[in-house]
Amino acid sequence: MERTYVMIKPDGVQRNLVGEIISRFEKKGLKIVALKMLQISRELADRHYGEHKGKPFFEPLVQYITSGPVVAMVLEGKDAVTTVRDMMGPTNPLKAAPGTIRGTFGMDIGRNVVHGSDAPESAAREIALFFAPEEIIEYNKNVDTWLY
Ligand code: RTP
Ligand code: MG
Repeated sequence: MERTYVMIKPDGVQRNLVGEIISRFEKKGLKIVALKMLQISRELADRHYGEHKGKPFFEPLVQYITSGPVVAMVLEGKDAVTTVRDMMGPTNPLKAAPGTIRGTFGMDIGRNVVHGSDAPESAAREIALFFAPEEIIEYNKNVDTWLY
């Protein structure tokens, strides 16, 4: 089973979308194996978005992601990385299909509500960046047998 790192960004928290977004992933069949709220420091933002350092949107991006609390989680399921990315829609909410999270709830590329790892390798890196191993819970759900 694959794991991915998902984060409801500060605008999602401020706009009361936490329950709605988690609910979508839960209903899809993804399993929550870690979950917490945190305030991202400048240093953590630098590390999380390191690949974008030097780009024109980097500074506003760090300002945005550190501007208020986020809700961080690890989701587990078949093809979890791609599944979450498909459910989120593309980076620019105006280009995202209406049924996707960004397409439903977003209006601006700089306020796009949610983050999901873009590959299994970045998922592993981001999970380790945001969660200690003991914060990730392995457990069985009876519903799993009705999903797969
Ligand atoms: P994320 O990492 O936040 O899940 O978003 P993503 O993979 O869909 O997009 P990415 O290319 O990784 O960009 C990270 C975040 O930077 C902001 N951004 N602004 N041209 C722009 O103004 C621009 N491009 C990217 C977005 O907030 C994006 O989520
Ligand atoms: Mg990205």
